[in-house]
Amino acid sequence: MSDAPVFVITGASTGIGAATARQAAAAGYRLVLAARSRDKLDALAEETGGLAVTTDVMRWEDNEALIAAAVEAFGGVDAVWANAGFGAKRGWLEETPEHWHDMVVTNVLGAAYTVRAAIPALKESRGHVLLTGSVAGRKVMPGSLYSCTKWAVTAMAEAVRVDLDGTGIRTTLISPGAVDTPFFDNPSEGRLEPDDIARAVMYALGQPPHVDVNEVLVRPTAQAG
Ligand code: NJP
Repeated sequence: MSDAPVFVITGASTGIGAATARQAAAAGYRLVLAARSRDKLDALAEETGGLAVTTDVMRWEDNEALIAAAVEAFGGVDAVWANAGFGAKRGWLEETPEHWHDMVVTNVLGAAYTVRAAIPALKESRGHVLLTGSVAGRKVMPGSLYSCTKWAVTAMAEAVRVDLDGTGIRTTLISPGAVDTPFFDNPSEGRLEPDDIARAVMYALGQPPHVDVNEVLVRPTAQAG
């Protein structure tokens, strides 16, 4: 059996997750790709040689099934990245309560579920937990409940890191600035490319086992906020 590391990515169907899957495949990782959009996952799985697992991170059972599928296919899990998430318009009256509900559950509880489901396998491998936070999880964005969800993820990364201290598991918070992905309704000049964040992820993953890159905060060169 191959000893290439096994990397589970949620939110892998587009944007930052998909770009990172491509870089990780080129670096020899065996990939497990999770999101809700089966067609996009299948195309990326074919391209990267990965395993596509339809997953809604809002559902605990889906997270359990995702990790079980990874263990069944590859015999274990070396890294898990809770990356699935989305935003909302700023302004406390601008989004529907239903949109708020799904955003908070996906960005916060979904990330917690993914990590929880993966911890037993990661203890076996002395593996690596990654979470996608945001600049919005480091600065309060006015009128942004999205920002509040990412503050929760910032806290979660530290809570998990300390909880897992002594297990050999590493924890990394990836905090992007503006990145040109389907996260935004329209493309725009001056944002990062998804590959820019993918390189940060590969840097954190590629450190020797005694080095834990706790956080990587990456902004475009011109982003004041
Ligand atoms: O956006 P996008 P990004 N269960 O829309 C998936 C954070 N971030 O790559 O399920 C499972 O291309 C969705 O797939 P699907 C951001 O908050 C971004 O930019 O098929 N998966 C897709 O694969 C997020 O945490 C920026 O619709 C679910 C992926 O999530 C992460 O970066 C800045 C799901 C979203 O990909 C990746 O976002 C920043 C669910 N319930 C932080 N809901 C930025 N772009 O500027 C969604 O600071 N997905």
